Amino acid sequence: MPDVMTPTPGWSASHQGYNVMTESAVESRFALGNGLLGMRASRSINRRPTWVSWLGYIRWASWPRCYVAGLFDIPNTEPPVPALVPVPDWSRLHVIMNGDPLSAYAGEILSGVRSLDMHRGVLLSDWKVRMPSGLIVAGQELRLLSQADRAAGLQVLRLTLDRDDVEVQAEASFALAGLDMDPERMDQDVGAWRTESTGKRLAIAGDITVRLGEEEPLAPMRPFSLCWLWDWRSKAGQTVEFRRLFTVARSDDMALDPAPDAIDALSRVRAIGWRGVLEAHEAAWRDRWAAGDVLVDGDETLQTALRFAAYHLTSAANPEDERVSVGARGLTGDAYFGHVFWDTEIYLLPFYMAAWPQAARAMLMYRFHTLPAARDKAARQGYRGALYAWESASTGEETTPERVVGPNGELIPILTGLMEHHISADVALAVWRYWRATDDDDFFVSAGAEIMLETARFWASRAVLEADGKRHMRHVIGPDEYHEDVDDNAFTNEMARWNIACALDALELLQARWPEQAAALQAKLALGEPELADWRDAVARIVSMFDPDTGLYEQFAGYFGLEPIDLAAYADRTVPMDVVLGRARTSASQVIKQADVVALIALLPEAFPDASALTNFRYYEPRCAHGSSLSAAMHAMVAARLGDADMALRYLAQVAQLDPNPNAAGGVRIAGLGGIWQAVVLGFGGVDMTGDVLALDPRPPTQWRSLSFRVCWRGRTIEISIAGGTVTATLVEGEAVDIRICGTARTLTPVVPIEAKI
Ligand code: IFM
Repeated sequence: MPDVMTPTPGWSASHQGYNVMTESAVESRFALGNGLLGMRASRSINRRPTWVSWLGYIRWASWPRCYVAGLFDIPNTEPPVPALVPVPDWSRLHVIMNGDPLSAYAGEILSGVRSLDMHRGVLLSDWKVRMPSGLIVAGQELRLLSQADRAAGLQVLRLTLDRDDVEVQAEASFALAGLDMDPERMDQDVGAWRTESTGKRLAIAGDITVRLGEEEPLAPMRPFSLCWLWDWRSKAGQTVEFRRLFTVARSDDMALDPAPDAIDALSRVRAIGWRGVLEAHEAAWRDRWAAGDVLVDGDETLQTALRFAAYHLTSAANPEDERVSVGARGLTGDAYFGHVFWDTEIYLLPFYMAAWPQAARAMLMYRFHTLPAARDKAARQGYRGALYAWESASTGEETTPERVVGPNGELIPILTGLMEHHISADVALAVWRYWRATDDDDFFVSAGAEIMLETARFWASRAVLEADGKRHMRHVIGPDEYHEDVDDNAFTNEMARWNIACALDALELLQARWPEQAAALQAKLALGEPELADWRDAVARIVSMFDPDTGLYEQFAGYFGLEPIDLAAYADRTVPMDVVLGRARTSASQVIKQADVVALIALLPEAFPDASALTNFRYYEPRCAHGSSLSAAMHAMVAARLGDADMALRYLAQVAQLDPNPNAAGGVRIAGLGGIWQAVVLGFGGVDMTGDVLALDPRPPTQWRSLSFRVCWRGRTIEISIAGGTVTATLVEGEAVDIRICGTARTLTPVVPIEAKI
């Protein structure tokens, strides 16, 4: 049986050594998470903070941080918006040997490797240090945040010295310095805190034992709360093992003390012991991989990138908590303050729908619970219905900062919170698609339909009838944020039209299948026939930016007249295009930040008649500067669907880079990771989950020997494998179901897989 410290072959990403320039990115990329807890992959032994300066910003090279989902507070810093607060670091260990601190920076690092074992969901470290005194210390560590019991985490750390009789002192504590929370309770094994302005409450309980070889555990001294101290004399070659279990509980209710929950959770994990915790966690990850692994034979880098993507997507989600959703960096860093964007519904949801529908549901329920704030936002801007926050935290109030301080200290206004309205249609699209793909009627009737109707109501009030007889949407920002305050953004207009039309269908369906609930919902929303007639009018009259003669959408009114820029001439640039050209020239040019019309091709292919999807892709793809991490994977997916496998692979290679890119310092860009999955499964794999039946129309690159994965579809699990020009669909779980495979309608039964030539 392999030792618990041995990484699973073929499933691990490793990083050798330590480099101040990339440390923060490594900590993000190898971060652990279980949807409730997140922890960056900082080294736990005697960390020394170092900082680097980059593009005028000063940033700590190492950024040790632990997070609890939903624990937002408004810090006393610029900008004053709710931000995910760091919580006490539960992995800290301080070791002194004959009076010298053991550290990864003093002395000589003889070896040092951190490995993220994605299969087991554990972070492993293995290092050897020669201290200035000449003493050689070897360390091994395993850390996890339990996928089986989200409140719990485990750290196992082994130290071996090469000399006898060294006086060793070890201190395990929770790093409390600099914590912006008010302490409420500081008992020996339990601490509790309250956030300063939002009054959310957090409790952590801990239990740690130390064993010298096979001997009985050492008795700790307990000098103060949440701190354990041991001392002993070393024997050369004897391994000392630290086993730390900790549990966390959060309460959003000021009157509810979370400490009893943390203590209960600690009893639960103590009862099964650290090995029990590890085994349950590994079993839970095995289940997740059975559902979410994608196998590509023929591209090793992409295979690792796909697993890396599924690892982080899985680590970010929590099907048990409808009060939180996935932020733009998951729980791996504090860029974007932990805020939730359209990234979740558009870039992540398809993965969860196919691999983990319960997680998808919880994220959509978060949007349901934040509907009141979306209604308030719409009303404050003078509209009806629900306008979701462009950046959302706990309550769904708009949390986009109104300004940021630029590199030279200047204040830069941010308009997205005011104008990037497509978020409401993005949420509605995700709601509808989730319901179609899962048949989760309970969700649709009790939550989804209301979101559909309230977002449609927003759009109908947003699209204003003008003298030309058309309904316009002025002063918006589409996905391309290089162009702010534009009129009639094609993406926004078409998504809005779809949202209203689909809400009308949803209401009809509700009336037909659940008449009582439909009547109750209409009464609750005071939604009557005159308003529905206005919605139909909006569907017909919202400005279309499509020109049937050229087959092109104009990205927004006036886009075609902007300065064309040949991006190929800037191929060697090292900074984004808006930095190269400056903000003013960029916005007066045709340079696009990220997939905009191209994203529309992906989301609403029916809005592109005949060959116009290709026409638009060919027009817009060369104009996109990919100034956002969301862009390349979306281009990969569309290119794959349009049959340009080489271009799709080129884009995928950009997002599949495994190097610790400094851009990841503030956390992994999880939307890009969701995009990788979409490009492979929905793009090359040709899976279409948007219709009444699951449709498969694969177009894999010729250089791949095979591609296989599973998808959940309306209560079934279907395995799809594509190899040698044949696609095979196998019903792994659930009842017979109709599917469409390479254009032909078939019934998939439990007994016989279906095969088709591609
Ligand atoms: O949601 C995105 C946006 O589209 C581009 N800027 C970053 C945001 C968060 O990822």
